[in-house]
Amino acid sequence: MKRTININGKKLDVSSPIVMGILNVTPDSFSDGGKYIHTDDAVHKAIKMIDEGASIIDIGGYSSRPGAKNISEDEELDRVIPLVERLSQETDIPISIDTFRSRVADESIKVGASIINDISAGSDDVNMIPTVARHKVPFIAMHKQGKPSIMQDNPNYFDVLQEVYSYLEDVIHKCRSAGIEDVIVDPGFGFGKTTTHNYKLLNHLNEFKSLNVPLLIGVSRKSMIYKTLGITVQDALNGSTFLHAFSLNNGANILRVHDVKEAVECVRLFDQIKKY
Ligand code: PT1
Repeated sequence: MKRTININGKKLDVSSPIVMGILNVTPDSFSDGGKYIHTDDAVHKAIKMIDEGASIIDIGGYSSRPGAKNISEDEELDRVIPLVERLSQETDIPISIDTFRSRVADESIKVGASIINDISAGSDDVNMIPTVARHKVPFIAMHKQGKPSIMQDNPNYFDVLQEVYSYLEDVIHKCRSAGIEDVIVDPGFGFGKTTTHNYKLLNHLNEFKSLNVPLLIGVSRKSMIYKTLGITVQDALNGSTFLHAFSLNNGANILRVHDVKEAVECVRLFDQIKKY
């Protein structure tokens, strides 16, 4: 597997797993909605995550959790661009942008973002893959079934493992043909998947290693944890930590998380185990 991702000419090493901190600038995100709408607050939160050991900050201006409301492209740009500008001036952390809109990707990269995280893997906007290729930035391609507004209504697969695997394999080919060098894949936990589908994917995570690209996992505080445990999203940190540790042992290279400190502890202990 390729073990480095090229970011502005610098190589980001994922041979030891890394942590991506989530920074939502949406009023309605599922676990931290509304907390970081003001750029100052968002910059503070980012700096805290950097201090705690985050290797990437993932900025999202459009909530894609199940049932979240649609916002316009201009609104998404208004939320994201000022923050990317500030963060890239004040820190040198690699900034990833969680968007399925090529214009948001393009404008963000122009002001300092260096990774695009697309929950639609280029399928919602035909210009996305060409835009990412033109800027020569890494692309996170996630699997989902259906649009976020309706994706949890009736998730349905003949064989979830096989379908997610072939989808990602296909996307890797498309990206490579378009000239994207660094593709990172993500099975898309909670995106058009029942709890059973999610846990099946997790139990067989290591099978995705044969795609030969870095593997990103986003399970932090998701309903697959708190529904299974009969708890609330606020109490889902311990469950998240367990799933992060499990994912690391099954081949995850990047953990996309809300709680950076605890995830970095998982990675450090995992690295320690793997030394011997
Ligand atoms: C993810 C992800 C993402 N998740 C990537 N980007 C979200 N690459 C946003 C629930 O069931 O996993 N990978 N961007 C957030 N989406 C969800 C989905 C949040 C489901 C919550 C749930 O609780």
